Amino acid sequence: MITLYVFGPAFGLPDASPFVMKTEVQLKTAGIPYRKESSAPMNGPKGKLPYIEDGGKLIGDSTFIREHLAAHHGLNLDGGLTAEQRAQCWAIERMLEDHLYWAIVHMRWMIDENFAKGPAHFFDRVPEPGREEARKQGRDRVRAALHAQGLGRHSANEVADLGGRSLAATSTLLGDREYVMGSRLCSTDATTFGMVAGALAPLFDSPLAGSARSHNNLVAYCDRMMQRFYPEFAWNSR
Ligand SMILES: N[C@@H](CCC(=O)N[C@@H](CS)C(=O)NCC(=O)O)C(=O)O
Repeated sequence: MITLYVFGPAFGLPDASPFVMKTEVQLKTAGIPYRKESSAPMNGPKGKLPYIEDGGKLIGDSTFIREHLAAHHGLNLDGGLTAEQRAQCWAIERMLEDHLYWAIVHMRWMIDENFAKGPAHFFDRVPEPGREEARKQGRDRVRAALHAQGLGRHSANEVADLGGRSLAATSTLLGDREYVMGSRLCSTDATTFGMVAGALAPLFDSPLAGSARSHNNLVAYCDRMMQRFYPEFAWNSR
């Protein structure tokens, strides 16, 4: 059976990582049996979560995991889509994973109050007296990643402005549809759900979270998806 390596619930979400939620939604939609195990990014083949283990093989990165599930486990969420729709799906996924995601990381790690009540707790199990230093080093690594990506060079308001544009675009594309591409769930819904939920994470307050909460269709979409995929989870989007 496939093992999906995850962070676990955090920040009022079923998992701290939108990429883990994306992968789990795909496994659930396709009815592929799996079990979950907590892990740390450094254990994965790409140094990130999620990764899976399947028949002794480790696969890292949610997109390569999706490919593996398609090749070996019959995952086919995009079967009914046209070539143009598939191209749109890829463009939406890249916007969310390579742009909005980093605005979410900024919200969680770079706004002092959010860091203190959120990611700072990732280091709670580091023994004293090194805990504060581990927190500082962890935060510095994320700051450097944000700087290299580019969003980290902007003020918090500018990051929220840019991230808010990706949320607004997603809201416009979704419109009043049930799913991103219409009445049938496709693989991009897994990404969209994970990322919109990440922006709506109840624990955090920021202009970016405010922007996410201002799009009623995104909130309702996330509520529906949460009910479908994590009915046991106490989700509170507002
Ligand atoms: N492209 C990867 C991104 C995964 C990713 O960014 N995971 C984050 C958590 S949301 C991570 O493990 N970060 C740890 C690190 O960068 O050290 C995917 O699609 O799986």
